[in-house]
Amino acid sequence: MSTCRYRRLVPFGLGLLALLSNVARAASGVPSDWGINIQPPVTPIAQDIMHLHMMVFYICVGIFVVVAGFMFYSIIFHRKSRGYRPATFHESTTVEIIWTIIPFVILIAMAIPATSTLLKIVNTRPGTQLLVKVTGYQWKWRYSYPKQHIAFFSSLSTPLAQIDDKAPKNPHFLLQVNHPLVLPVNEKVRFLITSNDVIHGWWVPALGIQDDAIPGFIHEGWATILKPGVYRGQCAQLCGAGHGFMPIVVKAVPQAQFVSWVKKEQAGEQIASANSAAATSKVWTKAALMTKGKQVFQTSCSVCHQASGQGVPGMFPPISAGHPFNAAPTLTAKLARRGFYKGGKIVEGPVAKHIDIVLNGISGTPMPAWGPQLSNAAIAAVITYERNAFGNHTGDIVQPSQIQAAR
Ligand code: HEC
Ligand SMILES: [Cu+2]
Repeated sequence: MSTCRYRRLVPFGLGLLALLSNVARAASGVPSDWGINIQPPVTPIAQDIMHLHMMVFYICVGIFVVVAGFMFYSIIFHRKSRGYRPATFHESTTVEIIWTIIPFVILIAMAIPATSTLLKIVNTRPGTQLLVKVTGYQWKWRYSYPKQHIAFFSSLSTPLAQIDDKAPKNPHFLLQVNHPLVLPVNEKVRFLITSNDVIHGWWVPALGIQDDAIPGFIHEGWATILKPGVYRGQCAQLCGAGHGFMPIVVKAVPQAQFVSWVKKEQAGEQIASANSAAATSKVWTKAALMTKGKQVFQTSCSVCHQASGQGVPGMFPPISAGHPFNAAPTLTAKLARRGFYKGGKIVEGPVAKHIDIVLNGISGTPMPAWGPQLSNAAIAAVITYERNAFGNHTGDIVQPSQIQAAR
């Protein structure tokens, strides 16, 4: 047995230290377990939300201290053994009126700033400089800047090895994307938020924005980011199997840097220019198609068909050889009727059908149309890859020109 009288306090001390170090880490933008407060705000709205949150918190602490104080005072000093008798609570109308009015005043005092913040949140128009459209997809985000003619998809970039616990997880595990949303600081950005399939939620805590993305509806939000930096968020509506795999990364940069980013995006990254005549007529080697195809498969297809190509029984068909799609007989019958399911897998069936599926998707199922999302080269590569990886040995090579012809 230890002789130290304060031994029992050691765990508390350690706990407090851990808590403080985590608070410090949360403030530096790195996610941490037990980070107890909301993220440091970087927009006027997020600052208002933080102030409201702290104000309500302090008022609640004050009320708790006063009420608990009275309670313990009464329990100790007005106890039965001292000869006190229970009150009937109808001795003083004045006291009753006072304890009704005080909470009423507190409620109003909290409602006034809360309402004014709400009004600010919905007031997107005055001073808006930049318009950004945000569209939720299963399971990624699409951002477009209508006036700048820029549009791109932003999908999870955390390596699969980390998700499968085969590699150490980095601090931004599941909070990284291949193509962040880049925004200028000190400029009012207006967001139009919607969805292409099911309900998603666009939530970036540091920006003070959480809006539902609902198919057929457009929600509005805005942000004037005051500090350059990288701000991370997540989908806030349970939207299916990949709900935890569609993070949001906002990169706020100084005005000049934003302008050069816009120029760069306009110059090359868009599908229209990626599908120029020169790019489409280029003939790729099989090795080059396979390398690119693997990369495309991992960023765009593996969320559903899995990195192993084995799919998910009954939900996402396997791409790999020798893995039957254990779907309900009705679904397999439906696939067979469509002719998309020859010999168990279209990736070993006719090339034209394969191209058709990847280009146009399969309507009424989660399989998206990749035509509007990927360049001819990317689609040719991923099809070549599917037909020659995962134990498939068709030997087929698909070139970008074949994709252009099928468009
Ligand atoms: C959101 C989930 C999802 C993503 C992402 C996805 N697929 Fe699919 N895919 C499906 C589903 C579901 C089906 C089966 C649909 C049906 O017929 O019911 C399917 C079917 C297919 C088929 C036909 C399989 C067969 O044998 O009939 C191919 C080929 C295919 N996907 C290729 C791709 C490629 C290539 C990508 C990436 C560029 C991709 N998929 C991304 C969900 C997805
Ligand atoms: Cu979602």
